[in-house]
Amino acid sequence: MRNESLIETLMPKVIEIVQEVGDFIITERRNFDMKRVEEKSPRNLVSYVDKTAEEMLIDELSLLLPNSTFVSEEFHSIEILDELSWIIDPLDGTTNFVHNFPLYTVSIALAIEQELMLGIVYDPLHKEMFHAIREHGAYLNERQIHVSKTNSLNDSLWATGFPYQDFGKLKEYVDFFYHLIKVSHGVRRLGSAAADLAWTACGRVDGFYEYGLSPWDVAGGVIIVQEAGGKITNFTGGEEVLFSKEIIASNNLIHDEFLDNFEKIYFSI
Ligand code: 2AM
Ligand code: CA
Repeated sequence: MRNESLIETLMPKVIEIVQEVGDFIITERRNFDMKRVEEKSPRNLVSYVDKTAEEMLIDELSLLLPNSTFVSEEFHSIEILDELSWIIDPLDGTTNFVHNFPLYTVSIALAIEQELMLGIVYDPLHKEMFHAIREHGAYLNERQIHVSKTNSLNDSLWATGFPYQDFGKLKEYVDFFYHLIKVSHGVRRLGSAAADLAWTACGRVDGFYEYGLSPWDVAGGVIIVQEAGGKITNFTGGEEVLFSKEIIASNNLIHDEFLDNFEKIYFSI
């Protein structure tokens, strides 16, 4: 198949580009100056590192695939996917980065004819490169990864993020959070949605849910979770997650049980 060989040829080159951007991010963190952070709003910290890393990705990925377009936060935010679209987040976990909380990632996905075909989530501090090609499995560096085998909500560990702009569903969200911590092993808050997804893919957590996210926060991680054997839906169990601003990722085994619990509380108010 033409697309398949194209992607297999692309993957090592994209990994190299992402590594370069990761090195840049680490160097910049060493020299990081709080005064150079632009505060768009008190909760929306955007650093010059984001912007430069994004320029690096766009320049280099455009050279790899000259007819491709970009979906990303800073420069090219669009709501549709073209025939060849990169969906990129040069620095996911900006708030972690700014505070030197050591977890932030570079997230890249390639959609061909609107289908996610390649995904990368790179944690440059820990040198963890999560990557997946559609129907070729998911990997952490050289090792193939799989979601966990936990088969009940009672035994499960979750990751989430808290809403930061859209507080419309905050009460429902917190009510569900209150419920989940009582019926599971607990809930973690990592601060990078791409890492939450990558960590679901390799079984460090059994699932992840959040709302208010954008396509670039989740695209790379979505295909990695799917290729690791996990399941991804929106809050009503539907498949659209890139533009729906809602996501539930799990090891598949506990997805329905989570959704049952979630729907009863989140949609009951
Ligand atoms: P970001 O670091 O690229 O902004 C944390 O729950 C997740 O939400 C991160 O993936 C983070 O991505 C995303 N997010 C998007 N906008 C945010 C904001 N204004 N404040 C905090 N997190 C934000
Ligand atoms: Ca992000």
